[in-house]
Amino acid sequence: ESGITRPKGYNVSFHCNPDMEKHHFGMTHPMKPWRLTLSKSLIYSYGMSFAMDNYVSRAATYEELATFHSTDYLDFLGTVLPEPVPRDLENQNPDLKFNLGGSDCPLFDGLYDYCSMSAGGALDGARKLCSKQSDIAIAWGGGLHHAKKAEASGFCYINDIVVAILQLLRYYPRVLYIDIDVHHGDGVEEAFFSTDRVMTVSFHKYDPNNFFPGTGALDDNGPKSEHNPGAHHAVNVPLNDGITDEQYEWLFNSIIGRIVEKFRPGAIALQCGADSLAGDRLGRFNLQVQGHGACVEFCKKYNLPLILFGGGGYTPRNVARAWAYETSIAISCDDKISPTLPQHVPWRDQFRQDTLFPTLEQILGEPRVNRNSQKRLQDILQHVTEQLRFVQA
Ligand code: ZLM
Ligand code: CA
Ligand code: ZN
Repeated sequence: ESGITRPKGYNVSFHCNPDMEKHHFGMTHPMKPWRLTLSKSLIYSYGMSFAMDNYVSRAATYEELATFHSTDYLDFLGTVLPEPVPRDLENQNPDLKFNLGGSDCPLFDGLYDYCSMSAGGALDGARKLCSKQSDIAIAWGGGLHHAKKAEASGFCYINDIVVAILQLLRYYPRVLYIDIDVHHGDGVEEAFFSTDRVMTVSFHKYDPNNFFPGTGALDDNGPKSEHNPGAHHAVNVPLNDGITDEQYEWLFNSIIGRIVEKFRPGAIALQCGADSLAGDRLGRFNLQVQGHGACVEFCKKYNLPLILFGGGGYTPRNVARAWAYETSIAISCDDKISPTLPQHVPWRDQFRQDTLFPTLEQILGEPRVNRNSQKRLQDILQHVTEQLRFVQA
């Protein structure tokens, strides 16, 4: 009545299932589903739930999982039991079925429930975008990008991202998948190798002999056969140790900017693996919460339906900071989040410092040496630009 209009708000939906967070991969396994609880602790303490639609996600059904996974694999996943005695570190059983039961992908109590809840959140989020009930959907329990059609890999058993993108493809002619986890998004790339309706882009640490999974070279751009429409629709951005916010933001914005212009996606799926942050137990980069979040901010600016997934992230306090900051980016119009953590956060001492944006010195003591030259980053951008000449919307 006073002529004051509500600023252009975004409908953001938040999909999680507290039961998922109770699962354990094993005492010293780096993947800790509990990091999701810590992330929510921060998100709720900031009061962000009042600015989103909050859903307890359901478990995906067998039929939903079978839109990507083979039934042989799902049947086995549904019946395997945890091993009575956990396996030693490097004692890999040579006859692992579907790569299940090694030290990376252990069999634990409630494994099938954990997997179907992760996929359920991702799928619920995708459906909210399709029905236009949300502009941005958040599924921090998803993002398990290594899982294959009939194989577990790298802590991932069910590829919730592929299942969610298959849902998006029912409504959107083209979907852009972006992956900022420190590892190569090989499972998603492979799933869409033979279609031109999904373009996959992964930024990752690349060292074929010393860093998992060893794939994702600059010139791996999809099988190049004349009859493969998916050729040239896989973009890989191989990076070295120690990349900084400044370099990453420049490369991300340049590459994604060109891709969106050329590919014209109808929706964006962004995997926000937080193991690309400085100080991650498995990661090698020097990214800060600000630089990681800038990728989300850049994607949001296109005003396309956007789904955010979690993924890796092995230093829980940093994971919680990044995903809380990125949730605030999704919901906020212009107002900035307070850089000081709220007074009463459950598990307050987990965070060590009371800032959302710790400095590299606070995180690491001594930052990792940056092994990415500006020349190399320019060459990467040059390659991607040339690759895009083969792509049309
Ligand atoms: N060994 N325990 C990222 C997935 C990364 C393969 C080398 C296992 C570990 C790691 C497991 C407690 C995402 C590889 C590693 C040691 C063969 C990887 C169990 C420590 C432990 O202490 C550990 C007994 C374990 C696993 C380290 N595994 C570090 N890196 C990678 C997989 C997943 O972030 O991208 C998405 C969620 N695996 O390097 C080995 C080759 C198994
Ligand atoms: Ca990646
Ligand atoms: Zn990772």
